[in-house]
Amino acid sequence: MLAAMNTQSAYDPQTIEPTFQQQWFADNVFKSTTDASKPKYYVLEMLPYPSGQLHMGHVRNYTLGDVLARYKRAAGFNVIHPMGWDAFGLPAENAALKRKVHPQEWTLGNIAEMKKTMQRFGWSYDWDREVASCLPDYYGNQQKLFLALFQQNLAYQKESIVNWDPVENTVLANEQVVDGKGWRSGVPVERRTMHQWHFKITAYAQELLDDLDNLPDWPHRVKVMQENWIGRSEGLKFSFEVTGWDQKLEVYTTRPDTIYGATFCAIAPEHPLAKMAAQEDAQARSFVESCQALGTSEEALEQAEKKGYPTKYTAKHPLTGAELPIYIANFVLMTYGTGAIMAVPAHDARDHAFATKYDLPIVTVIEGAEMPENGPYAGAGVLVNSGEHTGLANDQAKAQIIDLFEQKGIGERTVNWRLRDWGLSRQRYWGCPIPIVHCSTCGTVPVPREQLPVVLPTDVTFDQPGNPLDHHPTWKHTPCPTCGKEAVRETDTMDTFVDSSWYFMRYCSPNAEVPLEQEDLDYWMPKNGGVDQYIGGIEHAVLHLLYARFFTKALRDAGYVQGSEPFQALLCQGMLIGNSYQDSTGAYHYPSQVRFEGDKAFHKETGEELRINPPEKISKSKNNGDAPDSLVARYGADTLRLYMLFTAPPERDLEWSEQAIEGAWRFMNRLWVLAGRVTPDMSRETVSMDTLETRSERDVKRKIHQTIKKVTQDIERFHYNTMVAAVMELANTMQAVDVAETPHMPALFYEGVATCLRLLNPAVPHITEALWQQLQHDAPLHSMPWLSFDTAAAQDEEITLVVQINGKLKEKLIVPADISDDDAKAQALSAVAEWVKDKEIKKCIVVPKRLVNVVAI
Ligand code: ANZ
Ligand code: ZN
Repeated sequence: MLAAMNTQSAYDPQTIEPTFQQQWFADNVFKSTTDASKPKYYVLEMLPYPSGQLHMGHVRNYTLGDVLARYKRAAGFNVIHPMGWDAFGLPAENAALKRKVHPQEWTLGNIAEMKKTMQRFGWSYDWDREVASCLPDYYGNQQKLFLALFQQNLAYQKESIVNWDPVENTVLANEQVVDGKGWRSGVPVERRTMHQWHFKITAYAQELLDDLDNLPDWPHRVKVMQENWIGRSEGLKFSFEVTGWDQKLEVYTTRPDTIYGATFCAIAPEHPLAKMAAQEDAQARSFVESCQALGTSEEALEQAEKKGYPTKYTAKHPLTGAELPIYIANFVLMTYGTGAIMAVPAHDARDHAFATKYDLPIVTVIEGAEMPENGPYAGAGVLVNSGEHTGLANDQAKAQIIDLFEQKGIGERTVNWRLRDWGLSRQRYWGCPIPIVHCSTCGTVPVPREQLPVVLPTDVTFDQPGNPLDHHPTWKHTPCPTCGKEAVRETDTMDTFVDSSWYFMRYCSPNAEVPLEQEDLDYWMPKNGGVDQYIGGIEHAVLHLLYARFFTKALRDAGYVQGSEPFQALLCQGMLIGNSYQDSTGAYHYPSQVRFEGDKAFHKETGEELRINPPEKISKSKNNGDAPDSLVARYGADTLRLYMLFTAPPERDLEWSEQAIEGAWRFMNRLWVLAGRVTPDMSRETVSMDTLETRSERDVKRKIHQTIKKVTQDIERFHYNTMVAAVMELANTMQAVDVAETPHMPALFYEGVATCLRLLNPAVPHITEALWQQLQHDAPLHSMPWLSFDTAAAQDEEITLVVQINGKLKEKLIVPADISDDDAKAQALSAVAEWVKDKEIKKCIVVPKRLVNVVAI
């Protein structure tokens, strides 16, 4: 057996990696069970959509999580590290249309494919906890949760605006509206009001805002984005009298201090007054219709040119009595505030653009220090042209004007939220059915628990527009659960964001009959700490993370969970970016097909010089990064894992580089060769620092322990790139060791190599496991505890002491690390004796182990 050891073959990840993966899988080594006697750690990465192929963004995301999971396991935690599938959604229906396969078949096929790739990367998931949101077991439990929220009045129906495709006769998702037109019909979409299900997320607006303060381990920018999305604002709501209308025009403003500068009013196209104008005036009607072509997305409104139409109505300014024209305007939203505004062009950008376009008066009422030449001034300042309020500072004026309106009884202080209730209805087949029956006698009736899950029918057709559930011949017809009469099922399905709002809780008890098992949840996601570390893309900074936070709070109030916040710490990894390479026809070529010469790029086969485009997000359409499957076949998983970890800190963008992958590959090979130098006769005893006799022995020992210390600190703070760099340095040190130099060197060499393997195991688990076995260890490396370092051994033997005269650097001395302050002073003084020989030494300041400053005049 000993003889086997040095007959080392070349590094071959394609045999090593699958061998260990199968072994881990067979032995179920990453299984986690609820065990209150052990401290737990919950590592979670955002679950993927099963599109069919994993991309390198996933690989980065899951590798980051895997390093943490493996490290925490070694550090003694009971680690839960689950994976699942966000498996409902539109692409499956599109695939069904295009390829005539059933969405379920397409989705499950993709899951199987992607799971294979995932396993090929060696990520340490507990696959027993796998969930897929499209399976009745998952969505049936989600229906129970929906009904719990329905009972709490947190799920309700109301009219809301949707994108309507007049040719397809169907509702479109925002992403199906391209430039204001239906993605398939190509005709302008209309905005329609329809009865839709909503979750009352606004009931939690204040709590969602306040609790951001309890999340110190979330990126600041994510919290700011959530704060802006929730958008709390304080202002004044008041009414204008309208000439020619029997009702009042109520507006909301956050800037009552600018009220004297209001020169017109603007109303949303859906505003009752606009509807009235449209009835009386054909031009108004066609303007309102043109606004409806804009679609419902806020970006669309934001980007569209500001347009308006003057009605015949005017509003009477409550303080000056002036008659202000009332415009119907495309930039005013019916769903915010009151759907009507007082417009102040001198101080608001949108109002300014509008006034310029329609030649309306612009009256400055606030003067500040840095006024722009022409254009609106949004800053602070002093009121001018403002009647009795002229001369006040604007924040003072704001409070006084609100008070005045309240005293007069014509307005009130109001808090407004940008956050809207969450519209969750989708007129789609491939989603979780909303478990409701509509009965003409009993109204809206929840499906009784014992009739859940409401299962999606499988015999559906996609050959006509609209919701297949709606035109299924039988599915929606069902007796009313209450009175037994003929009734119809709700045919809307749930937004897929609902599916991802609780999956992390379901992982804790993935097979339970009930949605959530209290005991498991209390252990893995206790009251004051949910998922310990969540990792995912910044693109989910708002919707997914906000919805998950809302769902947690709502389920808490429905009695399902204890905690209020799902994710204790959040890491948003950077994007993968890369140059793209184009030939003269404009076609893009993969980096692996490119040969580089200096800063030029050529196609490997045709030899054609290729245009190099600047780095941008890696995408299929640009071929600016290879797919994980092909890379893993070329380099193996460990090399790719190392490349991703080493090339950039996790939060930063990672630039695609074949050279860096090659660099990682070379390091793997060096590590392989280095470990091959360990021979059976080398002592496995750990030699302590004080028994070491030579300086070079102590240097090696110190490097080993300093590396353990640094890697441990780095890994805890996600400094994975410097962690890898530190082990590479140690490997370099070990490479330079001459084992014949001193009697202790072989043992130290062994310790150094073993340390490299143990410290790198979370990053590159296969090669380290193989080499560990080769060093003849019985227990597998993944079962070994994390190394601790010897504080004394990690201490520097020598340090650099800076010597200053009057604060200016004069000398740097190499001194023993344990030097006393007196010795430091004495050495410093003798080192600068020449410079101070004609001066009087006033003082000598010692910063222990760092610096001596001699004050001399
Ligand atoms: C006058 C004014 C003057 C305004 C000024 C702003 C600046 P936030 O902060 O997001 O709450 N507004 C109110 N309702 C609106 C609607 N339905 N559609 C479009 N705009 C609306 O924004 C509140 C401000 O946005 C309000 O204050 C109003 O314009 C506008 F120098 O009133 B302001
Ligand atoms: Zn009934």
